Amino acid sequence: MGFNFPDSNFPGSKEGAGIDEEQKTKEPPFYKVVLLNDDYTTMDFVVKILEDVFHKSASDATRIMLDVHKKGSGVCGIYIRDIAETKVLTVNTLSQDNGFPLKCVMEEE
Ligand code: TYC
Repeated sequence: MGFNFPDSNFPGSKEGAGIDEEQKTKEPPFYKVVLLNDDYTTMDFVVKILEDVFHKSASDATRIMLDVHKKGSGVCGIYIRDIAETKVLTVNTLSQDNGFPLKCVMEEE
């Protein structure tokens, strides 16, 4: 014979008596880190960013860079918020330090 807890006792449950819906709303746990195309950043620099910051192989980095170049933007990876924020800051700082306008942003999953 097992205990019969109401669903609201389990983590992640959205049901429960006496708790405002607003209090139970959770932040999305994952964020896409997205690279944006521009006309001035060199293809070599973008490939190096994808290898060094996102740990992509040379062939994956080239494929993602060309995808961003053709489509305007592309996902480099999906991370929890703190990691996504650090990746975005790292890319944007490296770009600025190297005189490129390359931009990286994060989006809720
Ligand atoms: N469009 C750039 C060029 O032709 C290359 C590029 C690719 C720039 C991806 C940014 O996120 C980017 N040199």
